[in-house]
Amino acid sequence: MPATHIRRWKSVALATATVLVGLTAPALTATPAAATTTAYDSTYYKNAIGKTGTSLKSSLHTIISPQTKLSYSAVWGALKVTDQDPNNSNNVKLLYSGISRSKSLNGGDSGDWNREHVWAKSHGDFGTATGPGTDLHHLRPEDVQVNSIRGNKDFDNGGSSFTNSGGSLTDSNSFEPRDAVKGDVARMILYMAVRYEGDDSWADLEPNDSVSNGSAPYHGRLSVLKQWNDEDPPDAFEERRNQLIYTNYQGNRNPFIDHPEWVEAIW
Ligand SMILES: [Ca+2]
Ligand SMILES: [Ca+2]
Repeated sequence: MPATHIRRWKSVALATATVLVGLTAPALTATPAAATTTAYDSTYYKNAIGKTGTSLKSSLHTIISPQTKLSYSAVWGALKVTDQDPNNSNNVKLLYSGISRSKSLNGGDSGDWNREHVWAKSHGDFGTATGPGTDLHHLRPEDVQVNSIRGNKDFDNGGSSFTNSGGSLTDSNSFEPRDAVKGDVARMILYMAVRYEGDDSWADLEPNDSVSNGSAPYHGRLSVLKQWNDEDPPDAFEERRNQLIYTNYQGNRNPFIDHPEWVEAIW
């Protein structure tokens, strides 16, 4: 059986186990991400397999750092491919709002979609120069006004709905994505933490448990991101996206989409 099939089977088994636990445990705690096997374990991830903690983080940093870097203008075209709505090839699927919107409505006006930096640009001051600010692994299409509402807030549970929220919530100091993308957001943030370690011209990006990071090169809230990684395992959309970035654009992968259990292994 191909490794990807084994992994899918394990995901189904995990989902079933979670449901069964839910029947008897009213205060359901998400089951920690199950260990996975991928087609890349004997090649791309060869030097990381079997490691944990700082040793795993360091190994993954070395593995994912070599990459092709896009210009900020090239990001538009890439997002039209990586974030295509599976049900409508003319559209992209917007991250927090879940809206399907025409690919041609990319821009800065009301009703357009633009380029959301999930690791907020100000948290490390990397802007949109070629580098962290153009890394497709954390860039997603979003409604212009929803992007503005998210702003540079840290991620945490809680808050109120807003226009086009799609189930996402916000309060004065944090943002909670809709359930279907909570894990995606966690894995994007933690990719950035491993990819950017301060050994190039960019800040060392790291997660912490604060919701008031402002312009410091940190992103919160780690305890909640770990929970979201468990609650919302990678699905076909997220896996397709990772694969396209690897094969068509950057040549590097988000290890936490391939191995969600590595989140707990490091943090
Ligand atoms: Ca998801
Ligand atoms: Ca880092």
